[in-house]
Amino acid sequence: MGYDCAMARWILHVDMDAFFASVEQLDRPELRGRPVIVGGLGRRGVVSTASYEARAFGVHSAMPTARARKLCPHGVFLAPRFARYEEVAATMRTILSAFSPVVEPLSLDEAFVDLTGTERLHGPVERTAGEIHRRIRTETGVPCSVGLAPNKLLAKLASEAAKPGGAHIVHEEDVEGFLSPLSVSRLWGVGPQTTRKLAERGVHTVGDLRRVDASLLHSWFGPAAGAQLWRLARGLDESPVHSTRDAKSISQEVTYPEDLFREEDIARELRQLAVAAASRLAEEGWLATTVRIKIRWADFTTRTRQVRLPEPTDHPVLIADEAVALLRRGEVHPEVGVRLLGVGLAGLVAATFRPAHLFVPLQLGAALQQIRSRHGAHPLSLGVPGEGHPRPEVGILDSGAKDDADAEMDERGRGRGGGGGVGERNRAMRLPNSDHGIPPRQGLVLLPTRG
Ligand code: TTP
Ligand code: MG
Ligand code: MG
Repeated sequence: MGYDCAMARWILHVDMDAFFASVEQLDRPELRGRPVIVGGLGRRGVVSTASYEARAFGVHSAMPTARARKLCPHGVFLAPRFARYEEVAATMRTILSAFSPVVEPLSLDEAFVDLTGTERLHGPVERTAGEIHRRIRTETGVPCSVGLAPNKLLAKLASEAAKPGGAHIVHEEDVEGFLSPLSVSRLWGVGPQTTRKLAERGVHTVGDLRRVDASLLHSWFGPAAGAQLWRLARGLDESPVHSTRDAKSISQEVTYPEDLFREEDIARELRQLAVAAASRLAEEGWLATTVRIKIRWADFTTRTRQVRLPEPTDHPVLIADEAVALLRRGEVHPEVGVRLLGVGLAGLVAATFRPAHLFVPLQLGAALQQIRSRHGAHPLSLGVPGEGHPRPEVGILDSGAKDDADAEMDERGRGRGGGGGVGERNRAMRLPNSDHGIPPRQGLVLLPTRG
């Protein structure tokens, strides 16, 4: 019975190889076999990813592009095409859903699949893993690596071990041999600090960690973290694969006590809703690829319009701009008032996938949250100077300003110096650099809400 027991889990982890670069090599065959680097091409650009040919020169994700150019002067440097990557990722997810209803996308190019109990339908799991691997390669045209193991922790490590282009299976009886030589830093939840603390005590590999007594781990790290390390060292992990099969979306709606007639009022309200929705999106750790608006007129006719974004975002200004553009795209009945407005965000992808050059919007989101937490739930409206805002003098995010950012925010976007008194209400917030997607020469106005 033992190993054939119905409770034994089988989790698959898939991750595409050098994802953005591989898609570029797929679409432009002349780039195959050449060092391809995808990322921000501007002066302060950062590498999103490098093909394995470019990695041989020491180029890797998150490195400044300028440095990558020095290391790999003959590399082909390309700007990312997110819509295309999302298309390939969607094909991958569709293939996975054919094998199990429980698929958890972890970032754009990777996912967990719970294959437990699929044997009756698809045959032995080892064969299913091979079939998934083959189908993704042939149907997307992009190489990927797969790991198959009794849990998520081991499945992810297995797909890493299989890179590039391989498949690795960890059976229950192989766990110790598979984990022992790995550095402790490879374990989920073991960050640089824990790694250092362990190294100071002579613990470098998972094998070393396994030999440390549970009571000693407790005394070093406390009961909870100690117990967790003990479990990780043995490859134990019960966390479930979270299916995201139900299409998730986030929306904000308001029915107005008095109908809105003027287009500028409608646009202003839509912006507020968009910023509120973007803020929830960021709090829940998502990026959106689709923005929707909903308009209900006083005669109860209701219209929705939506647009697909060129790249996933939680940037409140970009989302607000899309919402207003949608408003202006359709017919307007100036004589019939607007009774209800809504902004919805869909096509959500986990924010763990956040291209490096999109980090600044994160700081903007953090700045907005900082102000909200100081001044209450909805203290802000948001607009662009020159769009007829009533008090454009209040707090301008100057898209050209570079210098004072650090004086305003620490790296997590929290304000320094606490307090948050009334005197700070009118202080200008500044973005740390100019590459944040706000059109040049347009600032961003943060307005305390009236009343
Ligand atoms: P990863 O799966 O981490 O990396 P990869 O697919 O490029 O390479 P590997 O073969 O090692 O899996 O990330 C997937 C994509 O996400 C990557 O192609 C580009 C993007 N990305 C960034 O934009 N910035 C980053 O810092 C990282 C790590 C990835
Ligand atoms: Mg990858
Ligand atoms: Mg990945």
